[in-house]
Amino acid sequence: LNNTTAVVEAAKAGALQHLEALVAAGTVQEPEALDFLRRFDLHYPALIDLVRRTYGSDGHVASVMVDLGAALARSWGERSADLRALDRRRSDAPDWFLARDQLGGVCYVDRWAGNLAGLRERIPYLEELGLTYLHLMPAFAVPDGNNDGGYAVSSYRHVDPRVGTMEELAELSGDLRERGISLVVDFVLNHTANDHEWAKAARAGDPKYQNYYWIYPDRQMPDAFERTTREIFPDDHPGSFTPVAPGDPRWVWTTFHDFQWDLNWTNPEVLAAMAGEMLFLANQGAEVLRFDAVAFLWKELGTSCESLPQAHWIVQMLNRVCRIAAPATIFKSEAIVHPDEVVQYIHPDECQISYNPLQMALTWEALATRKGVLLNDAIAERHGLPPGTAWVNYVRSHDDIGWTFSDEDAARRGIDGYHHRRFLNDFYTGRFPDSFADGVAFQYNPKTGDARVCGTTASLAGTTTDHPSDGVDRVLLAHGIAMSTGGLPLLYLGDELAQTNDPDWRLDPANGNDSRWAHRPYFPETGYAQRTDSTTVPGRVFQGLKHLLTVREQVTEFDGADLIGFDPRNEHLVGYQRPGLDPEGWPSVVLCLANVDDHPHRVEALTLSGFEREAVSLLDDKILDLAQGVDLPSHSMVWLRVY
Ligand code: OTU
Repeated sequence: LNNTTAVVEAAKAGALQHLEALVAAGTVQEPEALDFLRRFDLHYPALIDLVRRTYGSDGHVASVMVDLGAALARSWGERSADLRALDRRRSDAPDWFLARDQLGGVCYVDRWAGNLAGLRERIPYLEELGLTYLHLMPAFAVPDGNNDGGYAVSSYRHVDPRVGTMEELAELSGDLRERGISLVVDFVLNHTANDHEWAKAARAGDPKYQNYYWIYPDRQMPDAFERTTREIFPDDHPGSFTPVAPGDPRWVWTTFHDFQWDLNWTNPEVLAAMAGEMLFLANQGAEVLRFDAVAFLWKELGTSCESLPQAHWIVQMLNRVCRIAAPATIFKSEAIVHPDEVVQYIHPDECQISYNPLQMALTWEALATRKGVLLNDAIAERHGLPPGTAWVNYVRSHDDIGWTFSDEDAARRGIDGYHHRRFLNDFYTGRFPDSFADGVAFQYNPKTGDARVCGTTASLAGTTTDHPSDGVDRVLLAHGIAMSTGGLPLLYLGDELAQTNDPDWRLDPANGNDSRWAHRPYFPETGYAQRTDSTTVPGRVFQGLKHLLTVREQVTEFDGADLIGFDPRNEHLVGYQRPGLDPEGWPSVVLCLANVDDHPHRVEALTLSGFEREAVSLLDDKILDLAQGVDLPSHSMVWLRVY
C-alpha cells in the first residue's frame, strides 16, 4: 500500500471493467459513468490515505482496497435512476438540510403504524405536519425478544418480516421522496446481533469471522480492557465483555447488551464488508444514514475506547465511499458524549449532520432550574459548526436524556457538575419536591452514581400535573427553541400530540426492564383525534406547534445556521440572534427570547438599545417599541425581527 498510485490504479481498473459492462448493457449512460470516474479520481486517493493511516500498508490491506474499487462500481450500478437523479440534485445543493422549511420526524414503524404498509397510509399526516425528513427507527431483521428496539441487527439486508420487506422499504422511500420527504435509516455499525451470519460463523470458530469481532479465549484481555472502559448498560451486564455462549470459555466485546457484539473495525475486511452493507442501504433510498453509537468504533488497550482518532477516520473513509458510489447520501452522527467530542464528528468529510445533545439536555436543565444561564452559554459558544454541516435539534429522542454538559462550563457559573446531575435526575424522576416532571430513571449505576432520565416530552414537561397548562407551554417552549437556533429540528412523533408515558411499559416481557420503553408508546389515536380541538392538551400542543412551524417557514433569517449570542441580562431568560436577510432582502436579525421561569420577566429597554426601536414580533404579528422593553410571560417565547 506504500504505493498509493498503484493501488488506486488497480482499484480503478476493476471499477472500469464494471462501468464498461454497465454502459454496454445500457444500464447507465456514458456521461454518468465518466462522472463516476471523476468522483473516483477525486475521492479514492483520499480514501487510501485514510486506510493507510488506520490499517498500515501491508499487502492484505492493499488487496482489500483493490477489490473495494470494483465493489463501488458494482454498487453504484445498482443505484436506481431515481436515486442517480437525486445524486445530481444534491450535488447542486449539498446543504439542503439547512433550509428553514426542513423538519424531521422520528418513529417506530411497528409502534406508530403497525407495519410499512400502515406507515405509507400515514404519509398524508406527515405532510400535514410539514415533515421533510423521516427517521424510521431500525426495522431490520432482529432476534426475537429483546433486540434493543432494533439496534441488534441480524441482517442489514432484510427488514423485520413483522413490518414488511426490503422491497417495501425501498418503495416507501420513493413515495416519500416524491412528497419531498427524505428517508433516514440507522446504520448500526458498532455491533451486530449475536445471530448475524458473521456472529454465527465466529461462534462456530471460523477464524475469518472470529476476526470480525473482539473475541478472546479467556479473561486476560477483557480484564485488561475493562480497567479503562465505561459501563454503558450496567443493568444488562457489568464491564464490556460477555461469554460467547453459555459455557463457552471465550469472551466477546459487547459495549451495550450481551446480544450486541461489537464489530472489530481494526480489521480492514470489516471496513470493506460494512461499506457494502452501507451502500446497500443507500441504494434502498436512505438519504441520511444515522451512524449509531459512533464514538465506540475503535478500541485500544489503556484508553476509554471512546472517540479515538480512528473512530473518526472510519467515518471519513465511509464518507469517501459514499461520495463515490452514492453521493446523495449524508451521515448523521449519534455521539451523545462530552460537547468537545460531539463536534469532532461534524464535518462535510465526516458526518454532515449531528444530534445536538447539549442543547437538548440544557433545554431540560433550564426548565428544571428555571434559569437559562447554561443554555444561553451553550447556544452562544457551542453552536458554531463548519459550513456545510448542521445540528439536528431535538427535544428528546427514543433514548434516555443524559446530562452531557461540560463540567468546566458549569463550574464557570458556580455550578458543580456532579451535584447538578444528581439534582436533574431527582427532578425529572419526581424525587425532587414540587417537580413538575413525571419521568423514570434509566441505568442507575451505584458504582458511579450515574443515571439518566426517560419520559415523553409531555410527561417530562408537566402536562400530567396539577398545572397542565404550564406543561403545554413548556412543550411549546422547548420546541420553539429547537426550531429557531438553526439546523434541522426533529420531532419525536407523538410529542406533537402531547403523548404521555406508556403506563404499561413494565409489562412487556422483552423490554419491561428497559425504562426507555416508557417513552416509546404506540400511536396516540385519542390525541390524534383531538388535534384540532384547542380545548384539549393534545389539541393545544398540536396547534401551538403548527403555528410555530408555519411562522418559522416564513422567517427568511432562519435559513442557514448563523447565530450570535445575546445576553438578556436576566438569568431566567434565554436569548440569541439569527442574522440574515428579511423577506425584502434587507440585512436584519431575528432576536429570539425565551422565558424558562414560572413567572413573567422583562428584557429592559437598555439591553435592547443597540437595535432600532421598531421590531416585528413574528409569532403574533405585532409591532413592538423596544424602548418599552419586552415583556415575556412565564414559559413564553418571542421571535423579534429587529434592525
Ligand atoms: C444508541 O445509543 C442508540 O440510540 C440506542 O437506542 C441503542 O440502545 C444503543 O446505541 C446501542 O445500539 O447508550 O443510551 O453515544 O449514548 O450511542 C443510549 C453514546 C446509548 C450512547 C449511544 C447509545
